[in-house]
Amino acid sequence: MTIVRTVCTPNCCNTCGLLAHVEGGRISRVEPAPFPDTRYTRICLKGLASLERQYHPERLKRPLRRAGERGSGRWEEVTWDVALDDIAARLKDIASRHGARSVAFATLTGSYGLLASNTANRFASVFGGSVPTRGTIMGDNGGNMGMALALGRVTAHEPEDWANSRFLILWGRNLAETYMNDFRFVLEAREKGAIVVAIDPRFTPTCAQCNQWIPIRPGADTALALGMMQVIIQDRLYDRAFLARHTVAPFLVRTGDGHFLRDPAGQPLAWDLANGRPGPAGDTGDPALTGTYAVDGIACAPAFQKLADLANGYPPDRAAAVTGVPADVIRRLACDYATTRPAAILLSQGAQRYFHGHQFFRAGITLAALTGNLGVSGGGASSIFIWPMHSAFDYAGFNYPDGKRYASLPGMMFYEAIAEGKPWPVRAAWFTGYNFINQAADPNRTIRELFPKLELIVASEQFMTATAEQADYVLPVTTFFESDDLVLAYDNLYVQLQQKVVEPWGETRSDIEVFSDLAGRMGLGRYFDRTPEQFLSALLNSGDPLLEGITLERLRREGAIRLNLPRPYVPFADKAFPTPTGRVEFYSERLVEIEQELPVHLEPLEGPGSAQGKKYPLTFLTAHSRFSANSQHFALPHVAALCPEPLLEMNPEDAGARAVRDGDEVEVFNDRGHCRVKVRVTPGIAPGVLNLHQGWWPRDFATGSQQSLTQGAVNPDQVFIGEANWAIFDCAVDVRRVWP
Ligand SMILES: Nc1nc2c(c(=O)[nH]1)N[C@H]1C(S)=C(S)[C@@H](COP(=O)(O)OP(=O)(O)OC[C@H]3O[C@@H](n4cnc5c(=O)[nH]c(N)nc54)[C@H](O)[C@@H]3O)O[C@H]1N2
Ligand SMILES: Nc1nc2c(c(=O)[nH]1)N[C@H]1C(S)=C(S)[C@@H](COP(=O)(O)OP(=O)(O)OC[C@H]3O[C@@H](n4cnc5c(=O)[nH]c(N)nc54)[C@H](O)[C@@H]3O)O[C@H]1N2
Ligand code: SF4
Ligand SMILES: [Mo]
Repeated sequence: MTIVRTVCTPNCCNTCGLLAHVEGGRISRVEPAPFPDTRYTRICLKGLASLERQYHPERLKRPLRRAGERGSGRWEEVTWDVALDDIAARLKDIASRHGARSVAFATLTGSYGLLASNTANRFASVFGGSVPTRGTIMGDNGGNMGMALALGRVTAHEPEDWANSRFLILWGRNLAETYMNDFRFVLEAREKGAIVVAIDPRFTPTCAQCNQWIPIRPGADTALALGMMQVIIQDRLYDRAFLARHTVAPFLVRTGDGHFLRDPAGQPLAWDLANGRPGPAGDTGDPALTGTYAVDGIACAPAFQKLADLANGYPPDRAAAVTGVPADVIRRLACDYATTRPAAILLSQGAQRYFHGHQFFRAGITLAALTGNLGVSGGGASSIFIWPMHSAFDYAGFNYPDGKRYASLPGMMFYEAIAEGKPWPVRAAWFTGYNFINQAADPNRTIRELFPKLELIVASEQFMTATAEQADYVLPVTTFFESDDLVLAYDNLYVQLQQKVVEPWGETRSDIEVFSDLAGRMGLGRYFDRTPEQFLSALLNSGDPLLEGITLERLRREGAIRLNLPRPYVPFADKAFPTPTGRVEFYSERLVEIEQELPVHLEPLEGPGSAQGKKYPLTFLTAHSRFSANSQHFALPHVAALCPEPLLEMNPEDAGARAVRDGDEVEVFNDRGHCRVKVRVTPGIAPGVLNLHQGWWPRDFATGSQQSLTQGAVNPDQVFIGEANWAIFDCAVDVRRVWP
C-alpha cells in the first residue's frame, strides 16, 4: 500500500489536503492530510465521497461526439485523434470566417488547480480567442467591485484571525456550510467570549451557532448598514482619529459638483479647525468632519458630513421599515458593534447577489472605517478572497505567453456576444470546469436562443452534465487524483501540491494534456512544449517574496506551505490603502456621475416594488449547500443518504396563503422558467423568501430546474464601475401547489 498526498480541489474555498491510500492501483480510502497548523488538517463528507466520484459508473472515459440533435443524448465514442483533428479543423474554419475572437473559452471553478483552471486561457491567448471574465458570470464580483472602490483591493483577514475578534458580524455569510472547516475559528472566538451575530434571511446552521440571528429582507442590507451608521454617528460612537487620518472623511466635497476640493497641486483640502482655514488634508492636524464651509465662495462640506446626511435619512425606524429588522435590534447592533473592539464583519456573497450588490460591500466597509476596525487584528470587513494568495503567482507568464493575450469578454456579456454579436460575435464555446447550463443564469434562454447560434460547443468534463449534454464534443478529463497541479485556496494562505495518486481512468486526460495536443495539431505546439511540472515551477517562480523558497521539491516533502507572511495576515495593517487617495474611500469621486458616490441603498431589480416583484411576490434564493460544492456532489451515495432530493424552504405564512403543507409538491415559477419540487415549511426562513439550494441537476427535478428561474440582467451602473455582476438572488417567483 502507498499513501500519496493530494488536494481536494472543488470550489468550496477550503482546499483540504487529502492522504489517498492506494492498494493494487486503486484508491481504497482518503483521510485528512497534515498541515503545519493542525487546525487546517480536515476533511468533510464531500471529500470522503470524492472516492465515490472518482469511481462513479457514470464517469466519462472516452471522447464523445454528438450523433443526434444537440441535447438528444445520442453519442458515439471516438478516439482522441478523431476528436481533436475535427475540433482543430473546425476552430480554424470558424476563426477564418468570424475571427479567432469568436471562439470563447469559458472556464469556471470545477477545480482550483492552477493548470486545470488556466490552461484554456493559455490556449485562448495563443489562438486569439475570447475568455469571459469569471468573477462576474459566477455572481461573485459585485462585492469585489465595491471593496476595490473603498479599499483599493479585494482582500480578507486570514481565517485564524477571526478567533481574535471580540464581536463578529457574519453578514450573509453561511460559514458553517460554505466554509465549514474555517468556521472553527469563529467558534474559537465564541469560546473566548466573542459575540457573533448572523444577518441572513434564513436561519442557517451558521445562525444556530451564533448569539443572535437577524433575519432581513433580501437585498436590503445597505439600508441596514445605513441605519447602523445613523446610530453610530448620532451617538458619536465613531473613531474620529481613524476617520480623520485614514479615510476621506475630512476631504471637502464641493456641494456643486460632488468632487473633492483640491489645491492647485491637486491635493484634496480639509477644513483646519485649528486655524479656521482650508489646508491640504494630509497636513491638517485637526480637520473638521462636520459642518458646511465656503472656500473662495465655493460651498463645500467634509465627506463625513455627506455620509452623515445620507445616514440621517435612515434613522432606525426608517431602516426598520426598509429592512424588516426591528428598530431596537438595529440600534443595539450598531452600539454593540461600535463599542466592542476589535470587531470583524465577514462580508460575503449572499448579500451581494443582488442587482446593486457592490453597494452592500461599500456599506459594510464604511461601518468598519467608522469604527476604526480596518487594519487591526480581529477587525476588518473581509471578503471571501484573500488577496496575497493569488497575486503572488506568475499567472501573467502562464496565461499570456510571449505577450499574446486573449480577448477578455465581460462575463455577463457572454450572452449578448452570442445573441447580438455585442461587443463582438461569439460563434463557438468551449467549457472547461464549468457546468454552464446548471450554474449560470437563465439556461432556458441559453438552450432556446443562444446555443443554436453556436457552430461548435465543446465541454471538457468528468461527467455528462447538463452542459455536456448540449455539446458537440465531450472530452473526458482527469480528477485531482489523476494529475499533478498546484492548488491555492481562496480563503487561506497555504500552497499545496496536487499529486497524481493513480493512473487516469479510461482514456481521460488532464486539461493541459488536451490543450497541448490540440495546440500541436494547430501549429501552436511551441507554446505547450513544457511538462506540467515545468509550468508549475514557472508559476511558482514569480519572483514575489511571498513565494521565496517555496519550490515543488519542498511542496512534495512538506505538503502544504504557507506564503511568507506574518501571522495572522491582517490586510492594511500599515494603514496604506491602495485607492487613488491612499485612504479608505467610502466616498468615491468617480461615482458622482452615477449618483453613487456614497453607499446609497438601491432596491433589488426584482424587489417588491418592481414590475416582476408585483407579478411574482416571493424572492427566490438558491444558496450554497453543505452537501455539494456547486454541482459536483449531490448524486454521490454517501451524500444522497443525508440529502436525497432538492427541497424548497418556505415560511409558514407564505405556505398557508397558498394552501401548501410541509412535504407537498409545488411548482416554483416565473416568466423565465419553473421547477417542481417538494416543500419544507419552516419558520427558519423569512416570510416572502424561498430557498432551494443551488447545484442540483435538472434531472433531480420532476420537471424544470431551479436555475431556469434566474435572470441575467446587466446593471449599467456596474458596467460604469467595471462590469456587471450576475445578480443571482435578485429573482422574483411565485409558488403553486401541484395537486396529485
Ligand atoms: N459546501 C459548500 N461550500 C461552498 C460552496 C458550495 O457550493 N458548497 N461554494 C463556494 C462558493 S463558489 C462560494 S461563492 C461561497 C459562497 O459562500 P456564502 O456567501 O456563504 O454562500 P451563499 O449561499 O451564496 O450565501 C450566504 C448566505 O446569504 C444569505 N442571503 C441571501 N440573500 C441575502 C440578503 O439579501 N442579505 C443577507 N444578509 N443574506 C442573504 C443566504 O440565505 C445564505 O445563507 O461558498 C463556497 N463554499
Ligand atoms: N442559482 C445559483 N447558481 C449559482 C450560484 C448560486 O448561488 N445560485 N453560485 C454561483 C457561483 S458563486 C459559482 S462559483 C458557480 C460555480 O459553477 P461551476 O464552476 O460550474 O461549478 P462546479 O459544479 O463546481 O464545476 C463545474 C464542472 O467542473 C468539472 N470539473 C471538475 N474538475 C475539473 C477539471 O479538472 N477539469 C475540467 N475540465 N472540469 C472539471 C465538474 O465535473 C463540474 O461539472 O456557480 C454559480 N451558480
Ligand atoms: S469538499 Fe471542501 S471542505 Fe470538503 S474535503 Fe473537499 S476541500 Fe475540504
Ligand atoms: Mo462562487
